[in-house]
Amino acid sequence: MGWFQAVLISAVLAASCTASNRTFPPGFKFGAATAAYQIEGGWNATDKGESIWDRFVHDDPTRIPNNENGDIACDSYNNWERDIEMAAELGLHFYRFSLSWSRILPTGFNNRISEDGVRYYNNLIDGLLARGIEPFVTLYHWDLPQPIQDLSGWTNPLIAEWFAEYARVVYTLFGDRVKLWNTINEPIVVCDAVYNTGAYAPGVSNSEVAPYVCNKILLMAHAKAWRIYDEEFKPKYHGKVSITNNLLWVEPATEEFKELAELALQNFGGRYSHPIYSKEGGWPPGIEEVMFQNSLKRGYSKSQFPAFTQEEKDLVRGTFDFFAFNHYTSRYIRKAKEGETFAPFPVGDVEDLDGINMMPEGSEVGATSWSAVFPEGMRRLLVWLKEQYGDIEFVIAENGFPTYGGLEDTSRINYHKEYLEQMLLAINEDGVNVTHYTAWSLMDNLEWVDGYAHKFGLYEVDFTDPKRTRTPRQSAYYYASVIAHHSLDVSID
Ligand code: GBH
Repeated sequence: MGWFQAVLISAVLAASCTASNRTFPPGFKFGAATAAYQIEGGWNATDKGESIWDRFVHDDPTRIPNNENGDIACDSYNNWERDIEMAAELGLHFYRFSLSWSRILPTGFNNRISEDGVRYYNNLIDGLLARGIEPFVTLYHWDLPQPIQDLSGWTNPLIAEWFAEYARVVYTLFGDRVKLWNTINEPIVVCDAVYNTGAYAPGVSNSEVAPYVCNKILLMAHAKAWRIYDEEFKPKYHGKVSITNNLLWVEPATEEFKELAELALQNFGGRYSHPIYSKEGGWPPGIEEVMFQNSLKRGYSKSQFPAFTQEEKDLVRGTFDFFAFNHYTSRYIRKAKEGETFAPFPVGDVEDLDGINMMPEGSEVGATSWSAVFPEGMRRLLVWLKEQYGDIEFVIAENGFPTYGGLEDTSRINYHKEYLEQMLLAINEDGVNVTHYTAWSLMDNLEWVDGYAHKFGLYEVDFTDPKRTRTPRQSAYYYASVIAHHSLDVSID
């Protein structure tokens, strides 16, 4: 027995053993997540192609504090065996990671498949399965091949076809062993955050047209990739494919802003969910009209928000096997006052709705300024989703809390505990069918433009050590005992 197991077992023994509504449903699964650019490093190993994040950080190294970048990151390109070992120490049922498109297809297209890229992911997948851990694979977590960006990336309608071809390559390579797939992580970041700010790769800023064009094209790309799996691979491999939205819960600041809060939920989540999950398909209620009025106000002769043809609507509608989402935090919303300016951030900024988002009062905020703790948001969001899209399967694909470091991370333990409590209430009291919970993140990693100072890891990573040594935090022991006990009735003192 390793020392990790020894600590864990004493933790489980210390736990009270009464079955209660703090116990998770039988078969409920726990995992942890990472993403390729945030952990892998090996940015130019062998024949790997350049991604938009490689270009973005090398073009202007000051884009991330202290000239940090993902060139080496956690060096998971070399440390993948340790990553698997950590997943096993935690007792994870599944590990969610993403594939680097340009590690597999150096040109971005299917004319050349990298042997080294395929070997890397085969090792990871086989190693996980050997330890009884299911791989949950994301095809795209923000690191577009640069050659595709050179052709306008997510604003070129042809990308739907190119993404679908990449998906087919990947299903062919790994589909015999990977049964849980996710096409695209957080479309709202890929389209809205990127183009509204220009602060993320590829560094293009265009807030009035690009986010909406990208929104529709990305949905088409997802739909094509889902349909390829459904038609060509599902009959033999029986896996499931979905997309992962980032969902913020929004409360009205006062009763008079109830409709505004509902519209904000439709704008934030509905624009990437309604076309896929609703019975009728297409854009969510109210949004097309708001966007049309905004376009006129901004001087355009017609709406810059693209319509769906009936055929496109039908192509996108129903392209899911479960509803996956990442959830971290909540906001209160009110109408903007005359002449009030809007915060530049993308996702929280609801300028299109003439709304102002406010942090929940009295909430603890972690290392990252947006990370207000509001656990009730988890339950309310799950209830809202079930009301909107029906009694379908929900998968929480990310949930986590940023600290500045240190192994004693009580705030992270409390965060997971309180969010899991709210998730359990949604399951037990509101009958929401949640089947998976994923902690972000397995380990500290490159927190995009925030660099390495904001730490989300259950494991600490020493970025000054060439070996990138990983050490479990208190939260790792806590999470491991929750998993081992299948209950929240655990203590780890
Ligand atoms: C996820 O992104 C990512 O999938 C992951 O790569 C990342 O490391 C992790 O979470 C932690 O950040 O508009 O002010 O209300 C989350 C990106 C940040 C987008 C918070 C939505 C809401 C902030 N999200 N943001 S605000």
